[in-house]
Amino acid sequence: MSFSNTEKIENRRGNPIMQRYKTARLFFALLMGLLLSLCTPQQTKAYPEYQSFVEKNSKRSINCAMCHVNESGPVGNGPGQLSSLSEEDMKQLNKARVALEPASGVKSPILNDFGNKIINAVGKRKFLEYKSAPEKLAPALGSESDLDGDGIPDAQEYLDGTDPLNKFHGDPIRLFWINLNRYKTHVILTVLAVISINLGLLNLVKGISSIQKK
Ligand SMILES: [Ca+2]
Repeated sequence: MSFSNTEKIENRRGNPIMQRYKTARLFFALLMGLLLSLCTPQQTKAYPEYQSFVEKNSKRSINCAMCHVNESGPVGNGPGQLSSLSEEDMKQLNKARVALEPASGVKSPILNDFGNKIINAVGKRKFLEYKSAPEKLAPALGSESDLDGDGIPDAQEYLDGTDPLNKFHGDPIRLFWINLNRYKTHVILTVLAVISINLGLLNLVKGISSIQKK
């Protein structure tokens, strides 16, 4: 089989039909990408800086559930996610989004109690500022709030990477000392009771022994 000069040149440059096919395929891919980006729901800004800081600081793995209703974050159609919000929820969400100052009293439907605590304690403006220095969030939260009542302040649980809404989830050593201090009266009484019982049994044994010797 032999090729004409024109065919040889076309083969070197590439088949014009194949070139048009490749161009059309590229155009189609770009068009599909554009359509997909337009169809995807507007993403709520995520703040991975905080999650990265907590994981690095605590050496614990955490997910979005530390601050969000849904452990997968705000995007999706599950509970506490954007696509499942009612009209009233959207109103609350929009109020929370512009709550720049503290003590706004907002309750975002995509945030859990700790997430809303943060927005109400420091305001959205400071929260966004702290993205570049997430360690500043802890002192800004203060040490008084303890949402789950386990004795460990929310701010410390943030630093420890533990769940500030679960009283059974906290740093084990902190929980041990807090509970020891909380129930110290019970512990002392229990120890005294055990000592008394042992002394009573000891005296009883001695008494029995002395009777037997007689
Ligand atoms: Ca706590």
